[in-house]
Amino acid sequence: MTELKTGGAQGYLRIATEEAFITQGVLDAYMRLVAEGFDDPGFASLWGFYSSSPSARGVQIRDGLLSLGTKRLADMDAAGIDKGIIALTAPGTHVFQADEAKALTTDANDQLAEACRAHPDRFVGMTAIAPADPAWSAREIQRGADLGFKAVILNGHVNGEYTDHEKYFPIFEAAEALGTPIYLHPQGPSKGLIAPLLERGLDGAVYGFGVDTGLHLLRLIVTGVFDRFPNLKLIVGHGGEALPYWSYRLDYMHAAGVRSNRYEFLKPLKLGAISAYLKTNVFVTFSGMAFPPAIRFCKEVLGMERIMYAMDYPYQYEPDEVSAQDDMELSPEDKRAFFQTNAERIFNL
Ligand code: 1DF
Ligand code: MN
Repeated sequence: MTELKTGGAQGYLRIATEEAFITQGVLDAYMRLVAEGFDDPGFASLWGFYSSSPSARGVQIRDGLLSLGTKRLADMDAAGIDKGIIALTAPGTHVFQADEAKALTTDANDQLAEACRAHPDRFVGMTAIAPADPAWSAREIQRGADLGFKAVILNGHVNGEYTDHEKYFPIFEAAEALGTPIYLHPQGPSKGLIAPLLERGLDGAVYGFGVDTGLHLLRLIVTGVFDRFPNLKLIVGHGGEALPYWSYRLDYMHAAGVRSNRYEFLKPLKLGAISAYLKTNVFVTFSGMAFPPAIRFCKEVLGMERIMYAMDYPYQYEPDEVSAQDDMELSPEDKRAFFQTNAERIFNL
């Protein structure tokens, strides 16, 4: 295997678009919730493990998440990652009451902005929000843009509530007005969804994350959120959380449901089909999915211009996966789009 280098010798820079960090403040607050027995089984499973696991994985992930300097840069150098687009890890501050959520979010955004100022050619930030207070979050999205952030991180459901509810629309309105994409990132499945997943240890990134996040995006589409905010750009990771693969059946059965008035609330969509939104409003990264057949499939279904590279540092820090994707069967122009230029255009770098 050739040595991975930053600097673009292979014909492109590598921009990793779903990289995670945590502040000590958020980590401490997660530990407090875990100790208090906070009633969210997905959170308890995830942070009950990562906040204190003495395993090599636990230690490496805490160290990686907490670094916005030397360690992260050394790991990026060793894996040939030129730029990381960094966001507060899941579930962000969604689990806290509004006042605490806002204080922790402000601090996280300030710390990330400082790191981006210190390493402007290596780090790009996403704005964290506190969806418990949507109006405040809309203002924070503006502040984030002023700080130089290039996207907004939405860490999944909000204590079991999905963001297709009208009360969350100020968040979408603010992002659409600024032209800044929202990255819908997974967290543990909501309380209503998690039981049979948790029972077999399938609630985490192994599968439950994708189930919850694919469902969340689907709810946004069928509720008409993209009809209301037609210029909203939404990014999902993990190869599109399975929706591209499902798109034929989604289109067929959704249309059948609408035509037959099966649900009184189910209304026709302006663009006609669920898949039309995947090709209009949605962009897909391959965080945690270093799987060339899936990448080529999404190229065919969504178009080359909608798909991007991501690593998912530190949760999936695997330099071998970078070289595997360098070597995948895809033209040099497509690889450049995948690793570099799509991210530059979609995130407006
Ligand atoms: C995990 C994976 C955790 C991803 C994450 O955030 C995360 C994991 C809490 O392995 O438990 O972002 N991921 O995106 O695949
Ligand atoms: Mn992730």
